[in-house]
Amino acid sequence: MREVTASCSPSLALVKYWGKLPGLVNVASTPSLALTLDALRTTTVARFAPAPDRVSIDGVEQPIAPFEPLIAEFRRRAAGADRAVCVESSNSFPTAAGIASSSSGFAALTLALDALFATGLDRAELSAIARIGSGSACRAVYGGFTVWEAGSQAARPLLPATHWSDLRVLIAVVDEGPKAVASRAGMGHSRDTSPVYAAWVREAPAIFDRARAALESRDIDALGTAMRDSYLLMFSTMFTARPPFIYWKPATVAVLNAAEQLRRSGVPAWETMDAGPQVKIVTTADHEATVRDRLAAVAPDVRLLSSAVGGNPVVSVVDDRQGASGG
Ligand code: 2P0
Repeated sequence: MREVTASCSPSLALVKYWGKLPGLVNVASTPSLALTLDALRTTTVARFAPAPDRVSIDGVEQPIAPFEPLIAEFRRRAAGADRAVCVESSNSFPTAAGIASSSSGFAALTLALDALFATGLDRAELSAIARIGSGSACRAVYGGFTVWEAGSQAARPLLPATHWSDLRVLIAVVDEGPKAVASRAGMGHSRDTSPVYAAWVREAPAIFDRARAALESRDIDALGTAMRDSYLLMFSTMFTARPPFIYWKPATVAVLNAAEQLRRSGVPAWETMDAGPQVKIVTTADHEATVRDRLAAVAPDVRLLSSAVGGNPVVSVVDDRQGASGG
């Protein structure tokens, strides 16, 4: 009896994926640039079990439908393997709250099933399969810094975490609960109804190019400016959707204002946000304490998580009577 454990970290987009090309499964309309958050982890244990397929997250049994296309893909690739799977996944951080749990979750599920079915696919193929589960998951099968081009089936690694080892991300957890509008529904609604969506798709490649150049030269202010252009244009498609949907809470705005004040005093503190009220602030290790102190002062009830870039996936396989092998 084989038991597989895979762990992946969430992918935080510096330049956002928000909107899909029509008629395809989770293929982005815009290029995204991301880092993998080392301190946060999804750990997924998978084994073969009697039918039906079962998936739990943090001990709660999930409806199986969102997972079946991905599981079916592995059954198809592992010729003759029609066995059911039992998957238990847990997150070290709030689930479905806009901290990219679907990216690490579907990435870890993909790597776990690859090991369980012994499909032995290469990482680019696994990225494309993870994308079937959730678009952002195609980036989370890699650690470090990643790129997912518009129209592409898979993401690719861009730079290792060591490229910018003193970069830090502070995550201000404004609201721990699940978000009111799921990303998938939200991005579809933006595309279908917002008059700003076309501008978002038009502008995104130039923002991506600026962010990528700034990342390569480790220019945090140029990167931060591009990040800000990306997330605010993305949110503009939500604010102008018909009807609009607004994830922001009062504490969100307090944290955004604090970041702006920090920058005015010469501290690099560049925020980004995803589909939820949380704010992620990119800074450097030598400024982390200053940013932390300011956020604690303006938003004392907001929990802060901190992470470096990293998050290389880890896979281990235990076969009965054969011990463990790492991967
Ligand atoms: C991102 N987000 O680039 C963007 C920024 C949220 C805002 O990818 O429908 O869960 O499963 O492909 O990946 C969240 O959307 O959506 C996301 P699906 P996903 O990280």
